[in-house]
Amino acid sequence: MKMIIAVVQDKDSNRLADALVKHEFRATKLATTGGFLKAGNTTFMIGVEDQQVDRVMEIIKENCKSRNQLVAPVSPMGGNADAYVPYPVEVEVGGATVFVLPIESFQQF
Ligand code: 2BA
Repeated sequence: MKMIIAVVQDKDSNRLADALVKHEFRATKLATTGGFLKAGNTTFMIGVEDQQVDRVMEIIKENCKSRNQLVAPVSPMGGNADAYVPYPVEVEVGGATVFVLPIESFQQF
């Protein structure tokens, strides 16, 4: 068994949740915050049998797309003014960042 942990953009989270339910996969959605942008994103925990991992990856790919996002300039207050970038910078936020972990034990009571 594997635990798939997928960090996706909030804009894609409902579509992905619906697709997982439609294909009878069970998932838990967590409201999370990206460490770099400090903006909300959504993390899915999806427990599946080993042979189902590829199908879940396909569903994630089909429902999550990458987008460009502007990062607002951060005030140099007390920091190094040489490193201060006074204009917004665009970064590409991926459709999904996915980790696949082995599960040692799975029990439900
Ligand atoms: P954030 O940390 O808010 O990062 C958003 C996007 O900013 C990233 O998109 C990347 O394009 C850029 N970025 C992140 N750190 C950067 C840095 N040190 N310098 C320059 N640009 C940087 P993604 O790579 O697609 O990541 C989207 C979200 O997935 C991340 O949001 C974070 O919540 C999660 N994530 C990505 N890699 C991770 C990892 N190795 N471990 C845990 N979470 C991760």
